[in-house]
Amino acid sequence: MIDLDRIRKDFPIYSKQPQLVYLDSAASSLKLKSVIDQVDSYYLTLGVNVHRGAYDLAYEATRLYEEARVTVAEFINAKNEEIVFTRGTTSSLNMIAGSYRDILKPGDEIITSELEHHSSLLPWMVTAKHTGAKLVYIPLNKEGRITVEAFQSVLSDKTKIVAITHVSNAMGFLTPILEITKLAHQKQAVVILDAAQSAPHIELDVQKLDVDFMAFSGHKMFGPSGVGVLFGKKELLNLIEPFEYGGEMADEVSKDIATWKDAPLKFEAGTPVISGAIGLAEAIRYIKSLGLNEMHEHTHALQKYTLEKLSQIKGVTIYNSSSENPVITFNIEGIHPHDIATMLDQDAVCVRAGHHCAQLVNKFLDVNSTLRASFHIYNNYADCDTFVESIIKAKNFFEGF
Ligand code: 7TS
Repeated sequence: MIDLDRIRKDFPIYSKQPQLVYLDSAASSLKLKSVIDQVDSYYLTLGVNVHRGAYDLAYEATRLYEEARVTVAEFINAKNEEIVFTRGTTSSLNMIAGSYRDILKPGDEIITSELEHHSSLLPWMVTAKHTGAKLVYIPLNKEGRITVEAFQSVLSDKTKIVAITHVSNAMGFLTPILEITKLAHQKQAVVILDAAQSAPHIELDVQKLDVDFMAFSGHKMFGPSGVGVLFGKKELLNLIEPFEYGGEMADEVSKDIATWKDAPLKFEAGTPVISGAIGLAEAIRYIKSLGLNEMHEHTHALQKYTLEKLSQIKGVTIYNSSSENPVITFNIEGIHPHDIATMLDQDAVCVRAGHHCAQLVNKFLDVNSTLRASFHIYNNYADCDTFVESIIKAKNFFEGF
């Protein structure tokens, strides 16, 4: 069982802002005291670079950084050398799409979907433009989900890449990735999974999922911002070219040519996000100590409770009642989402309004913008009640005009 009182104490923002109703965890989670302490401790006691210095401080920093890699690898059941530290999901996905600019050819096809966050869509759009490859969209079903059948309808011998979200940030829908990966591999296509929204909520086992690459961010799972992960199967990481070049990634450099170190270092040019990696490892330890299943049980209960209340309000349209992630996306008839979000802020209720950097989702829903409330383990039923009351208050206010 989740001990909510204890959990809220682990997130120091609540002691500074006890009235806070934070429902924007899909954008970024709140930050853990223990993570902040780990980051602090690196800067207070070490603060030096990794992989370079021949002195104790540097050895200790390197040890902590490499230990963080082991923690991440164990978290997703990968090998250590398959974990590349990046700046976040966006940079992980750009790195892969950039590397495939050397590999894709005119006529090749990249399968993607209208559910993608721009970070998973735009790098491939640009790679397609550079290479002459074609973007192919999986037709979404009526509800807005990716189905295996729809994926099959666009999969062909031309498919070289499947770049797809695991959980949609705007809708919270879970992609049937096991089946999709199996089918994609029958065509020798490479599967790149955007796990930014799943990593904070769902157990990820890259051996089971069998995806070729996977990306996620530290800041959505109680870790620091500025750090993320790119997982890649060892043989593929060795095959592709790095996207960035610089310090500590080269093996041998002469005037005209250079060779690269083995993965993961060949993808970590320059000084890495040392404190971020150390902080992310602490966040992962915390998640493991709570258990993802227990976390899900709690956030799912909050989502269900809120959905029931919200759906009783006249004029509310909910777009994703069946979403697997604890995300509620909705609109209120005749009132702009930004106006609602601004009113909610007066009650210290934080939600996101807009297109959520997934504009194709709005086009699919045929709306300009939506409201999104997203939950995490620190939320409680009082948060849900305040949120719903605040919605009713805002609605009454705008309808009074
Ligand atoms: N992919 C998905 C599915 C996401 O939800 C996000 C961020 C990203 C990629 C990019 O992650 P970043 O850490 O590199 O920024 N999503 C959101 C969101 O839904 N609201 O704000 C950011």
